Amino acid sequence: MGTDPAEQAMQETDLLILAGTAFPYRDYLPADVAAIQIDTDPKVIGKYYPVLLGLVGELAPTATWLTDRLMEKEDAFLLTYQQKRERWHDTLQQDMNTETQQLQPQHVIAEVQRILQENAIVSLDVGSITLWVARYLQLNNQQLVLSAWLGTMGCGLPGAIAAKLAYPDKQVVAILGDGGFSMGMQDFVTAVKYDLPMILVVFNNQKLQLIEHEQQEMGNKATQVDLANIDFAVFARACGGEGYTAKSRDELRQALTQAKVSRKPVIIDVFVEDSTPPS
Ligand SMILES: Cc1ncc(C[n+]2csc(CCOP(=O)(O)OP(=O)(O)O)c2C)c(N)n1
Ligand SMILES: [Mg+2]
Repeated sequence: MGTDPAEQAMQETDLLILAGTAFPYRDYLPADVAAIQIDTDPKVIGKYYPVLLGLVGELAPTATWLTDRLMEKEDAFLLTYQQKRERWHDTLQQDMNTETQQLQPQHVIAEVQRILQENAIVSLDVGSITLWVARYLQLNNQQLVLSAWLGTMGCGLPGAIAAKLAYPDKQVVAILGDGGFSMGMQDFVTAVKYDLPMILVVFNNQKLQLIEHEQQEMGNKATQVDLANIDFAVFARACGGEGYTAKSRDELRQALTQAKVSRKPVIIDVFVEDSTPPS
């Protein structure tokens, strides 16, 4: 989910600072460097990584306490990685702008980005979409709702309904896989019944793409990952909402433009060419 420069920086750093984190992916941390961990809970100090210094306290005052004791140092490391990060973002931007005949996941994210309001709430489901959003969606003041720890498929629609009930004045957009959405899609009618305008963007790839990818990465044949093709646009209308189908970037742009001003819950059924997660 992270960026290439972040991964490289992790491998090349000579000091790791763990701040209020329970980051479990040990492989992505450097093999053996000096580490400082800051946390309010003393029990987790050293739990994920052997630390040279453990600091128990709230992050802001503790980090200030720490930086007050350090001297500023000229170092090429920061500059190098800031430049790498900039180049990384340029590459992502190019991916999003490159036109192809059929829609690719990064194009869908780029189009959603165009209509996203400054204070919108984005509700994200679990699947390859999670990785696409993590990589390509640039959040500024927007809030992201997701099932971070449990990775619970089907959380996207209830997340969107909860967001709209809690913040009726904010734009709510959900990004969903067809598998996750179809686990609880009947609740779309709840959004219609309670007059909760929202935009649901469903990546229709007729499969559990993330699982297929995981099976193939382990050298196995893909099994039990195919899904039936549900016409989500027709379903939306059957429930009393608005529904659109998008198979090209133009169709998607038009659908999103209409959805943006709609006063009803909207589903956009988007056919993506290949949603194999980014490596
Ligand atoms: C409730 C639940 N069941 C199973 C899983 C395992 N799982 C993670 S992603 C995924 C597939 C998601 O498919 P879809 O929603 O179509 O998204 P795609 O990967 O195709 O973009 C599955 C089965 C899970 N995370 N949560
Ligand atoms: Mg899918």
